Amino acid sequence: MSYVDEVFDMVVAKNPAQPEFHQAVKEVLESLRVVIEANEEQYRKDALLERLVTPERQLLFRVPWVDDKGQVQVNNGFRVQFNSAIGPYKGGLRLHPSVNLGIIKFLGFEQIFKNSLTGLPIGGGKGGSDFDPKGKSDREVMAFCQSFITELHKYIGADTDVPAGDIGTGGREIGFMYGQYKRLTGLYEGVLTGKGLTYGGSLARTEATGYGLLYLTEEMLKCNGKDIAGKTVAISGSGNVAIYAAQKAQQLGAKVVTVSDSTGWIYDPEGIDVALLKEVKEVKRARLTEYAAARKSAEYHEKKNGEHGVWTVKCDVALPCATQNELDLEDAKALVANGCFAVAEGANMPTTMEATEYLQKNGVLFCPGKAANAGGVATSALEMSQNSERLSWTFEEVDSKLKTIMVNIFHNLDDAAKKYGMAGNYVAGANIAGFLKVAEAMTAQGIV
Ligand code: NDP
Ligand code: 2IT
Repeated sequence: MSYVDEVFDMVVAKNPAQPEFHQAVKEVLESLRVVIEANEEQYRKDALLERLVTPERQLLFRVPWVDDKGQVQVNNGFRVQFNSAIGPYKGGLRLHPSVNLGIIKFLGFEQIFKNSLTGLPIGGGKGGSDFDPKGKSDREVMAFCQSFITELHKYIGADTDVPAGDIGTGGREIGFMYGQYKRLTGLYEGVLTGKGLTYGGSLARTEATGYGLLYLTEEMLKCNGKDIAGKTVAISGSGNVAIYAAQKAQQLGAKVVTVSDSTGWIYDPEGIDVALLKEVKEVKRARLTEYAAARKSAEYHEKKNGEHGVWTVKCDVALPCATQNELDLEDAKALVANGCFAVAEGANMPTTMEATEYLQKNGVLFCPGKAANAGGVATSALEMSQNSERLSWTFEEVDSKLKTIMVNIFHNLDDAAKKYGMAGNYVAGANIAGFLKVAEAMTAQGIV
C-alpha cells in the first residue's frame, strides 16, 4: 500500500466519527501523492505524514457560565494546536452549536496549509465551543467569553498561540475575551486578533477575508482571460466574510444577487444593498426577512429541507461564504448548467469532494478556501506585526499589503500546479505549495 493510503487509513482508524477531519485530510493527501512519492523513503522514515496529521496538542475543557435567569450552563471548549513548524499557532475560534472535536480538527488542519500559503510566520490552530451566541444577551455572551478565556489563557500568548474570530465570534466576543486575558495575566499583548481599533486592532481586518477573496478571484479570472467587472455573482452566507465579499465585488464592478443565512436566502436581481445588509446583520443581528421587508427588489426564500438555495440562481461566479459542505454535487450541476465559470471558497471547505471534482471536470475555475480565504488570517498576522512594533498602519497600507499577498498566493499555487503537471488544478497547487514549506521546516527541526 502506498504511504499516503496507509496514513489516511490510520487517520480514519485513530479518529473515529470525525468525518469532516477525514475529508480535509483526504483532500490534502490525495493532492500530495506525487510530491510524497518522489521522496517517499525519507518521508516514511521520518513519519512526516503521521506527524503532520496528528495535532501537537489538543485542549478540551469545561466552560461553565450563568445565564440571565441565574441558571448555570455548561459548554464544551476546544483548542487544537495543530502545527507550529513555521510560527506560533494561529487560527480562529468558532462558536456554534454544531462544534465538536472533529470540526475543530478539520479547521485546524486546513489552517496549517492556509497559513503557510500566506508567506507569513504563522503555524496552524483552531478552537471554539458549542456555545450559541444567537439570542443571548450581551451579559450572557460576556459571561461565556470570560469563562472560556479563564481556562484557555493558560495555553495562549502573543508568541505561542494567537486565536481570532470565526463563525459566531466577532468584534464583541474578541473584546470580552481580550479584557479577561489582560485581567488574568496583566499583559497588554497581541494575544488575539480581530481586536477593536481602540485597543490594538488593525484597520482592514474586518474587511480582510471578503476583500482578499475578491482580490484572489480577480487575479484568477485575469490569468484566465476573464474580468470580474460586469459579472453576476452568487454569494452564500451573510456574516463577516459574505458582507465584505459582496462589498468588494460591487466595488470591482460585479453584481451580487444572492446572500443567505441558516434559515433562508435572498435573491435580489438589482444587486444586494450592502449598507442595508450590514444594518440588518451587524447592527440589529436580525434575520434576512428584515432585509426583504426593507427592499422591494428582494425575494426571500425560506430554507426547506432538500432545497438548493442560492446555487440555483444563474450566475457567472459563485462564492460560498457560509460553512462546510454547503455546496454539494447537485448544486455543482446546477451551477454548471447555468453557465457559472468560477467558484472561489470564502468559507472553509464549503464544497464537497464530489462537487469539487464535478466543477473541475467541467472546466470551472475552482480555488479552495485555504487559498481564497487566506486574506483574513494574513491580515491577522499583519495585526500581530503592528502589535509587536506598537504602531498602527493606515487602512491603505494594510489593504495594499493584503492585495499583494492574495495575488502572490494565486501565483504560488498556479506555479506549483504547473510544476507538478496539474496545470489549472488549484486544489492540488494550494495543497502542494502549502505543504512544501511546512515539510521543510519540520524536517529541519528534527523529530519533534
Ligand atoms: P459569521 O458568523 O460572521 O457568519 C456565518 C454565516 O454563515 C451566517 O450568515 C450564518 O447564518 C451562516 N451559517 C453558519 N453556519 C451555518 C450552517 N450550519 N448552515 C447554514 N448557514 C450557516 O462567520 P464568518 O463570516 O466569519 O465565517 C464564514 C465562513 O468563513 C466559515 O466557514 C469560516 O470558517 C470562514 N472563514 C472566516 C474567516 C474570518 O476572518 N472570519 C477567515 C477565513 C474563513 P446564521 O447567522 O443564520 O447562523
Ligand atoms: O479560518 C480562518 O482563517 C479564520 N477564521 C481567521 C483566523 C485568524 O487567525 O485570523
